[in-house]
Amino acid sequence: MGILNVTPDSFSDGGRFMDPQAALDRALELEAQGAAIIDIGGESTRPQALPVAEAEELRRVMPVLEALAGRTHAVISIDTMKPAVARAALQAGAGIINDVGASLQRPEMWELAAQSGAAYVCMHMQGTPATMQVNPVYENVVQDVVRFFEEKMARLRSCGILPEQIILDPGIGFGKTLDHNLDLLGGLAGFARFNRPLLLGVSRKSFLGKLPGGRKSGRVAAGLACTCLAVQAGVQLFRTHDVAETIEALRMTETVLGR
Ligand code: 9MG
Repeated sequence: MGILNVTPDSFSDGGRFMDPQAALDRALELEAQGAAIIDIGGESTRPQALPVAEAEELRRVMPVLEALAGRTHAVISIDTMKPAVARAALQAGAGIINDVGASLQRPEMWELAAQSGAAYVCMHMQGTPATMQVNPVYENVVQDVVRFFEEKMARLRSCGILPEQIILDPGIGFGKTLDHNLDLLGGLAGFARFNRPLLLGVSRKSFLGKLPGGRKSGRVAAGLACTCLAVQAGVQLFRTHDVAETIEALRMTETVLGR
């Protein structure tokens, strides 16, 4: 899953793809590098990011979605917490709702997923992007996320979403300290019990540079290490800015694992 942020303030590529033509070119580039999914977002979810008005989010993403229609074989994913944005994106051809706000009470979003039959990414987040990194606390982060998936899967089922539509994501960096992220990465195999595809998003996130001696420039390599470990734990979907590098790392990991 290649990342396309149509935002002025995302931590890694903020401001680069605000122009619809630049965004379209980037989407096609991600596909050419091998992305099977393009995840398009118009609201930054980095820590401390403030919410964006619905009209502004639509203004950012819709021209890109409309320009991409019929020009890509990749599945389009809409990265949004807003039902109205998800609805418009589905009408423009998106096939996945990437809802980082699955922890929030948004029955309208779940009803939309149920009615449309779109795939639904159910991501764990403690708090909201504006406040989530203030003081995240868990009893046991892996067990707490397992419980979240159990409860949320039941809630999604009750809204009419089929299990086959659901993709689970532990939400690395969303209301988590470095230790929480490391515990989750070490415990990914524990999420296999849900029998649903797992999605992992670590790409260029700040925790990757926080080990002793870590550097910002080392984040891509550190993220690829997480990716290789995650494949062994059964993760199937990787949300990344670095599609070509991720595919190379996956190809080698899968080849060795397959021998
Ligand atoms: C939008 N976004 C940023 N990070 C993410 C992650 O880890 N997972 C998902 N599903 N979306 C993310």
